[in-house]
Amino acid sequence: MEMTKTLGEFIIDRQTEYPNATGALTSIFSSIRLASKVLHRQINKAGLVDITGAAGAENIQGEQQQKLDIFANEKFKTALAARGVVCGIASEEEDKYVNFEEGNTQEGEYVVLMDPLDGSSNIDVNVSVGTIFSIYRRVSPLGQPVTEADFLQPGNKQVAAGYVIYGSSTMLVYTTGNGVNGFTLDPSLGVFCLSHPDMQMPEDGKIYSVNEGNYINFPTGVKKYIKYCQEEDEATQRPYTSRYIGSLVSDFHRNLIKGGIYLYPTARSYPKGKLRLLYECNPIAFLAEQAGGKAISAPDQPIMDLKPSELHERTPFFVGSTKMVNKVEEFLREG
Ligand code: P6P
Repeated sequence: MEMTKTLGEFIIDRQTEYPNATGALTSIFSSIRLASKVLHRQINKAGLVDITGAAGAENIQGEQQQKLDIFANEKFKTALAARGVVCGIASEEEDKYVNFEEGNTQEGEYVVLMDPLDGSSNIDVNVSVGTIFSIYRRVSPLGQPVTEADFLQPGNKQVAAGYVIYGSSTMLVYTTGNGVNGFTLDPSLGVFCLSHPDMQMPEDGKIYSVNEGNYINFPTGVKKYIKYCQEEDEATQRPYTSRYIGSLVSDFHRNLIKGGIYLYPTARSYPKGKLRLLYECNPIAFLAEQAGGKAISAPDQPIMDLKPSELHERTPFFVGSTKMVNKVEEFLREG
């Protein structure tokens, strides 16, 4: 069987697409690649070593930090700091943004925002989890410490974004604004191989992903949309199928391939929505739009146009096949 292109080869081949390519993005992806392989190894034996279960600490979200959360955060932070092209990071697991001071990282042109291990509560029950990352050029002057403004940029300023899904296989899916490509890790070789070139999200779909346990407190428009999904209508292939893994990366990845919509509206426990704008919604929205899909927080409010005001802010999130997002948008407008 002909060897497919590796992630490294693919990035070098596509270097010319990056504005004034300096090799910096190649270097960042090399860091992400390395850290994700280390995490792949730990996740795949999590049940065997004392690395699952809560670490006893809580993160800024007030959520029990799983040992792998902390492990993942440290691995990505270390790998990104080592290359001198990233000057700082923001992470779900860090209360504040982190300024990299090692070596000449102050000359780094990029900042990375990440959810190092999204869906980590699923680790102990052997359900897929993911890493989500979002890359921006810094806006503060080179040679100075990073500022909050470097991280509070709208999603439409992203230079690149992607996720790693640690599932039945480990995949890295990313975009630099020229389409979406997926790479599958071959553990025997330790390389990511191009397995899903030019990923396109089907324009329509028959899968909806939402935590229906929150139904009673959903906005009226969302309730109407869920009922719409459940009604019989042969012409529009309804009722749709309900699929909810409880891991954003896994639910989104399935919908990216098969078509579908993921919804996390406001809910009783999350009056502003649960998902974080900067390191969950923006990167997933960038991928969705690059694959031909759509992502909004409210009617006529594309996720990537939102101007963030704080690092860990949350937003309602509707993302997936364009026709399905358009439909929920109609119901949200009606109220
Ligand atoms: P709920 C995981 O904590 C996460 O951020 C997403 O990965 C996932 O889609 C969502 O929250 C699940 O939230 O409230 O349905 O358990």
